[in-house]
Amino acid sequence: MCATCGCGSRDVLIGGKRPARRGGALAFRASGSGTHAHDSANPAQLRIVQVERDLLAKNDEHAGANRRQLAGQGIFALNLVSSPGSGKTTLLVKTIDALNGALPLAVIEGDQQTENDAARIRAAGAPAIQINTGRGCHLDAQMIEQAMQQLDLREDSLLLIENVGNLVCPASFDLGEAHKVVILSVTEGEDKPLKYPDMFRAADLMLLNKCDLLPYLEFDAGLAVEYAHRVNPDLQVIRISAKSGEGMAEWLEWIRAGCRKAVISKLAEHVE
Ligand SMILES: Nc1nc2c(ncn2[C@@H]2O[C@H](COP(=O)(O)OP(=O)(O)OP(=O)(O)O)[C@@H](O)[C@H]2O)c(=O)[nH]1
Ligand SMILES: [Mg+2]
Repeated sequence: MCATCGCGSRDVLIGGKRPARRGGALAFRASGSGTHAHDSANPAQLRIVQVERDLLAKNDEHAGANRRQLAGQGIFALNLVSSPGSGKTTLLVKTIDALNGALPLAVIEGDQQTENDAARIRAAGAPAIQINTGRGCHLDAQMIEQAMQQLDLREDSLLLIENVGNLVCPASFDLGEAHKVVILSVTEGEDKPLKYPDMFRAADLMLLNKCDLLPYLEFDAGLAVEYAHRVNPDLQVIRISAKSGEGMAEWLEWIRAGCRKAVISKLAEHVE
């Protein structure tokens, strides 16, 4: 479980501050749900599985609360997940530039260490808060709850969450987002959806990034998409390049449509 990869770390910082309360560190999903197998009848192993189940149930409670808060405020929240260096922050910066203030937005950045990504987002003109997970390799819903309190989110806005670069653990943790968006860059190899299926199954949209590099690589974009659809036939795909701007219009329209839906749902709730 997380003890083997450093999840469950208590050295978390949210906006540079230690969180006020953490009701136990969060861990991986239980064996039954796919990420790690703990099938042994060994009592110690069974205890670990039970602890993992409890922790994930606790995460789901916080995620539910986040989702209710976001829905009540008409906020469209996205959880960007990928391996390190796929281009998440670059894409966010380009998205902020392209929206040019037309849509109120805020960003939550997740990394084990450094404020680098939050600084890049602030330099692009958007409010951002950095979560440092220490040895932890994913964001959890309680971290997001606390970060949202510090961010002072605007009604009918967009919340972009950049998860820690990791194609495994963030798949198991619901943060209360509307969608997970998985970014796969063309330098990573076509087979990532087959090797890390949980992540591609958990996502609703895949951004195939760095497409400007395709002429220089032996990367079969069609095959990557085929593999992604093999694990998740409903996965939407946008081929994009944060560098050249290819696919940005489609991505921005996807965001705008989601924001419109969030506002309409909020209004419908108020009428009922
Ligand atoms: N050619 C090309 N390079 C890109 C593109 N998007 C990002 N990059 C480069 O990829 C590298 C990593 O980009 P980041 O935006 O920091 O990636 P990230 O996913 O945020 O990385 P972590 O937060 O560390 O996981 C940088 O050198 C970017 O300039 C793209 O569309 N095309
Ligand atoms: Mg980043």
